[in-house]
Amino acid sequence: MYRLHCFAQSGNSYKVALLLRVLGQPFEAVFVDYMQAGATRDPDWRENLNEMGEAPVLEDGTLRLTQSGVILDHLAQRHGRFGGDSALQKQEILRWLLFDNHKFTSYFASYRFARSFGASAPEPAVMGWLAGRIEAAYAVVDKHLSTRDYLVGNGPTIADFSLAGYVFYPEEENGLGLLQRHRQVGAWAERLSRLEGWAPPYEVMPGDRILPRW
Ligand SMILES: N[C@@H](CCC(=O)N[C@@H](CS)C(=O)NCC(=O)O)C(=O)O
Repeated sequence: MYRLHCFAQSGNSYKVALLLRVLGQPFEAVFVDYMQAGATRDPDWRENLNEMGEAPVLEDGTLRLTQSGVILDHLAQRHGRFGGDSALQKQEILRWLLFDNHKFTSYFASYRFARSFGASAPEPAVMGWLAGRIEAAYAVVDKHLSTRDYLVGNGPTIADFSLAGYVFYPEEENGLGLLQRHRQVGAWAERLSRLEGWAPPYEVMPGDRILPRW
């Protein structure tokens, strides 16, 4: 059985947990205590699980994989679903995975973490800058989705699972109203939530819910 090292607040882990669920693949969720104990900073954790100090980590037998994009690609290949129908589609999926990791997920994840879970009050200038970057990334995706239901091709692919990492967390954790204002992104999220196996992040990964702090 797959073992997914993850924690409830980790949208990057949710990308993988959601794909596994939609693939109908059971997995053992191994709790990473990042929020209380900073487990990923532990030298032993890095030595044994991920030198980059990040969740998710997926164990598939003796194989240990990190980086959600790599894990999504591995699962798509292994199960022959959601990986694109042609070489061109695979390239297109890679393009969106890179955009997601650089911009769509990463600015948002940083903003949400600082606003809801940071140790000290967020710095307004930093938050303002991040909010601008988030708006720009959402606008790109919103425009792309105005002529199609999914990011690549005619059905969901791992590109959708990647960009969906954070869109199903409670809105109060970011307060930006993104899915209401970027209506195509909102409609796309709604479509994804109807996939068989879908469930929201706090129901599929271990760890206590932490209410927004700031
Ligand atoms: N690009 C990585 C990002 C992973 C990532 O940032 N994971 C977060 C949790 S969502 C983490 O473990 N952060 C620990 C840290 O940055 O110290 C991926 O897609 O897997």
